[in-house]
Amino acid sequence: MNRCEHTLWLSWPMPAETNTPYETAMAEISAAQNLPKTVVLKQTHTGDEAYEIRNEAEQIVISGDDAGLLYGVYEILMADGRIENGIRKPAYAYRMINCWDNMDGTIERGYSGRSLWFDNGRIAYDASRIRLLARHLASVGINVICINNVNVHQDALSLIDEHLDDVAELASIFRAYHVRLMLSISFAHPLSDGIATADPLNPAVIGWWERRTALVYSRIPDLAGFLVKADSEGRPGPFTYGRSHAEGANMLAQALQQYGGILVWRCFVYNCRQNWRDTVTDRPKAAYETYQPLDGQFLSNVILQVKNGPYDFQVREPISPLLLSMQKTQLALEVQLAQEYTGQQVDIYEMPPLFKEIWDGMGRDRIMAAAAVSNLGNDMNYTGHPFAALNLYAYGRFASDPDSNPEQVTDDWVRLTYPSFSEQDRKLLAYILMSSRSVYEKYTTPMGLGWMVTPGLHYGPSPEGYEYQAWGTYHRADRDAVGIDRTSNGTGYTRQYPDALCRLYENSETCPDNLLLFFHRLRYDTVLKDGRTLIQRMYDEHFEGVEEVYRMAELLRSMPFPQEDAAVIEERMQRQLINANEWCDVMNTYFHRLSGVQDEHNRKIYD
Ligand code: GCW
Repeated sequence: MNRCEHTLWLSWPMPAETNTPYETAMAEISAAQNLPKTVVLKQTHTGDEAYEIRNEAEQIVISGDDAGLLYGVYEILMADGRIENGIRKPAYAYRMINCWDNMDGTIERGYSGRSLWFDNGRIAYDASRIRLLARHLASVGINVICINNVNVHQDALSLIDEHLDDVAELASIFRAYHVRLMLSISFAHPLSDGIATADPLNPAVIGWWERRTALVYSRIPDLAGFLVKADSEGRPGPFTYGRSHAEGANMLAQALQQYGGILVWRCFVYNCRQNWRDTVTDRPKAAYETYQPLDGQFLSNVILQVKNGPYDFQVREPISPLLLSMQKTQLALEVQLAQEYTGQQVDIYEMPPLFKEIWDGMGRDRIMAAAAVSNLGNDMNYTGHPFAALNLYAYGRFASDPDSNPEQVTDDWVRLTYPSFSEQDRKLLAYILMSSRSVYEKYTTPMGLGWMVTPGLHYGPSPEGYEYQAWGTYHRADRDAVGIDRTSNGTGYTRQYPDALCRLYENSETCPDNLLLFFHRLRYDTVLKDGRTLIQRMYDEHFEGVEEVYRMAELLRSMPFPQEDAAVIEERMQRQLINANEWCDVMNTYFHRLSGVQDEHNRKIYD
C-alpha cells in the first residue's frame, strides 16, 4: 500500500483524477467499494453547498450543486454505520485555510517540513500529494486555501505577475475538490510596479489594482479573493498615507466586486514598538480600538478576520471582544492550527476543546467565515506529528458545523485514522487527545498568564524573555504579585466586553480560574476558590502537568500504532518530556526565587 495514501484520515484508495466535484464524488464512491452502497442524485431543491441524505434501500445524497453532493458522499463514506436522514448545510460560506508559505519554500511558523507548492522562488509541487490534500480538505468541508504567507515578501509579488499561470494550474487541482484558491497580497505592490504611491484614494493606485485584479481573474475565474495583513508588524498599509483601514480595504474590495471575490482584511494591528516602561498601553486592547470605530464602514465583500483571542494564539485567552462588538461588519474568526505557542507539533495539543470554547464564547452567528492558519507541510504525514492532523480535521468539522461535539469529532478522527484499533484503544487515545490541551497548559502557563516563551522561537520557557521587549507582552512579576490588572481599575480592557462578560471578568471572585492571570494582577498569597494560594496552585499545576505527560507517554507506548507513526510519536514524546520538565523547573524556580514561598509538598524546586 502506498504510504502516501494513508497519511491522513481517509483510508480507502485515492480515486482516479477528475475535473469537477461531481466527478470527484462519483469517483470516491467507486474507490470505496467496501463501504455502504450510495446513490447520488442531482436535484435542485437545495443549493449553497447544502445536501440532503436519505436512507432508503440505498443511501441517497441530494443536492442542488456539485459541492453539496461531494460533502454528502464524504459524510456517508466517513460515517460509522447509518447516518440520520436530513438536510445539512455548512454554517459559513467561507471555510478557509491560510498557509504562511514563502516562495523560497520555507514556512513561517511551519512545523511539518517545507512548503508543499513553493520552492526556490517558484511554484513546484507533486500533483498527487496536492490532490490527496485537496481531498482531505474537502472531506471536512474546507473550501478555500490561501497559498502564500500574509507577510508578502518581494518574491511573492510574482504570484499575481509572472507566476500567475502556475498558480492557475495549482488552482485546477484544488477545484476538482471544490476548494478555491486565495492569495495574500501586499498593500504596497503598486510601488514595485512604477507607481509612486500606494495611497488607496489615489486614482493611479485604484487603476493599478483594477487592472491587476482583472488579470488575475482572467486566469483564475473562481479565485476566492485576496487576504491582506496591513499596518501590522511592519507590513505596509493605509496608515502610511493617513487613510483608514476602511478606505484601504474598500479600495481593494471594489476591484474584486465584479468577479464575486472577497477581500479578507486581518485585524492583527497593535503597537509592536511599545516601551516596556509604559504601563498604560495594553496590547490586547488594540484590535478593538482600531476597528470598532469603523463598524459599518466596510463594503459588503469585505470580511474582517479576527484572531480568536485579543493577544496572539496563546495557550488560553478569552474570546476577542472585537468578535462580540461588530454589529454591521462581516467577520471571520481566525484560529491557528500551526502550534506556534502550543507545542510546535512536538508536544501534543489537540484543539477540539479549544474550538468548542471559542464557538461557545462567541456564538455561531457572530461570524460569516472561518479561517485557520495551516499546520501543513511536505513531511510525509503532512502535519509533522500524526496527531496534529486531528487539529486540521476538527477545524473543518467545526467550521462546517460549530455545534459539533468535540468528543465525537475526536472519536471520529481516531476511528478513521486508526481503523484497526480495538474499541478500548480508540477510547483511550481519544481520552489522551482530549486532555492534551489542559496538560500542556498546566506545565507551561496556567491561569491565562501566557507568553513566557523563548523569544522568536516560541518553544520552551523563558519567563522574562519578552518582559523588557517592545512586543507588549508583559506579566510584570515581582516579589509579591504577578499579572496585569486589566479591569476598570487597571488598563480598562474588560470594558471592551458586553456588560455581563465585563462584570464576570472584572471580579477576581467570578473570573474563571483559567483566565485569572489574564485579567488580574494577584498577590502570590491570594486564596483561590479551591482554597489554595495562587503560588501553591502554580507549583501544583506545573508538577501535575509533568506527571501527566509521563502517564500519557506510557499509555501511548501500549497502543498498536502503525510502525511509521509509532516511531514519530515516540521520538516527539521524548522531546515533549524534556520540554515539560524544563517548563516545570524553570517556572517553579522563577516564582520561588521571586516570592520566597516554599512548596507545601516540598517537591524539588531548583534554586
Ligand atoms: O504571532 C505572530 C507570528 C508571526 C505572524 C503573525 C501574524 C505571519 O509570530 O510569525 O506573521 O503572528 O499573525 O501575522
